[in-house]
Formats: sequence, C-alpha cells, structure tokens
Amino acid sequence: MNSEPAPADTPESPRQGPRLPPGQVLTEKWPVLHHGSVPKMDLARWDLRVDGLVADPVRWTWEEFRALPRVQVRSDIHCVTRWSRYDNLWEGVAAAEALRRAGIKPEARFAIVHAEQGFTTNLPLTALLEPGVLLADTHGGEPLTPEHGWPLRLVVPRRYFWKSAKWVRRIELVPADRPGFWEQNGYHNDADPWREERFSDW
Ligand SMILES: Nc1nc2c(c(=O)[nH]1)N[C@H]1C(S)=C(S)[C@@H](COP(=O)(O)O)O[C@H]1N2
Ligand SMILES: [Mo]
Repeated sequence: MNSEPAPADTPESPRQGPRLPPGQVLTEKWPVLHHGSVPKMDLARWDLRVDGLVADPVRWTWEEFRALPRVQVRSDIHCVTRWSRYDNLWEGVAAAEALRRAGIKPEARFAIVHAEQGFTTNLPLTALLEPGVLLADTHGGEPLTPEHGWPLRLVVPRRYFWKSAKWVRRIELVPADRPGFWEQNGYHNDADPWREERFSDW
C-alpha cells in the first residue's frame, strides 16, 4: 500500500492525459449507488465535526456550516462501476477551508471521513487539501437530493466516486492510514481513475 500521493496528483503538477479515464463510459444520467438505506435527517439535529489531530476540534450546526465561506467547483465524476459524468457544478465549503479552521496538527497524515450509519472512507490528508475538493450541499444549483447525499457530501474529483462520501458528519485526522468501508470490501485504497485503481489485490 502506497501512502504517499503520487507527484502527478499535486496541484503544482496537474495530471496530463485524457479527460475520460481508461475503462470508463460517459453518461448523462446520474446513477444512485450506496450501501444501506438513505438516512432520514433532521437539520436541527445535524452537525459536522472536524476532530482528531487538530488544534481546535470544531462542531458546526447546519446554520454555522452554511455561514462558512463558499466555493463553486465544476468537476467530473468517475465511478468505479465504469460510468463517468462530466461538468457537475457543486457548491459548498472547500475541504481545505473547513480543515484550516480546526487547525491541522503537523502529525496529521490521513483523514477518515465518517458518514451516517457508520460509513467511512479514507484519504491522504494531501488529497483532501487539493483545490476542487469540497463539502458540497448543492449540485447544479439545487440542494442535494436525499439519495445523492443531502444535506452534505464530500466531493473528491480526482478519485473514484466512492471516496466522495454522502451524508458526511465528521472528518477525523489521524497519523496513520485506516481503510474505510469500501476499502475493506475489496476496493482499492487509493482509487485513482487514471491508474484504474479499482480493486485491491489482497
Ligand atoms: N455514506 C455513503 N456514501 C457513499 C457510499 C455509501 O455507501 N455510503 N457509496 C459510495 C459509492 S460506492 C458511490 S459510487 C457514490 C455514489 O454517489 P451517487 O449515488 O450520488 O451517484 O457514493 C459514495 N458515497
Ligand atoms: Mo461505487
């Protein structure tokens, strides 16, 4: 397992190559895929936490989260089940902005993203800090629908879409990598679509 992000993954050296990753088929539909059921959610009880290896663990209510500085990002979706969907317009809060507010400790190397019902996914901290990675609450100018992650999902454009956790509630910064739900169930730890990192070898 390679814990260092590849040099080509850094914003300083954007990936050169085709827009459509190998083995993918373009679609204009937006399939719904997840394990388990769509959670019922009461916004009055919703919160988002950033904790673990941070100086000041934060907990935002929905109102507080909505008051954070916002960004718009247009990005492509690449699902491991071989569909890709171009030009998705997301709006929300940059993951880097949210983490910065909690004060990232130098020992933090990985992030465990926690969603409703115990779902998790893991990413190198550097992957979460890349431009274009955001905590999104709208898609195409409309609030997310429940099945696509309302009220809030992570969007990580440069990884297969299972890393883009729906119904996100917590980002935990940790010193060492820890495979998440799909990563424990046969999916690749790194999930780079241009390297076709679909499934793990173990
Ligand atoms: N909380 C949660 N998020 C999840 C999943 C899940 O099972 N639970 N599945 C992932 C997978 S495998 C995919 S392909 C995408 C699908 O997102 P979509 O339904 O919006 O297309 O969500 C990802 N996020
Ligand atoms: Mo998936």
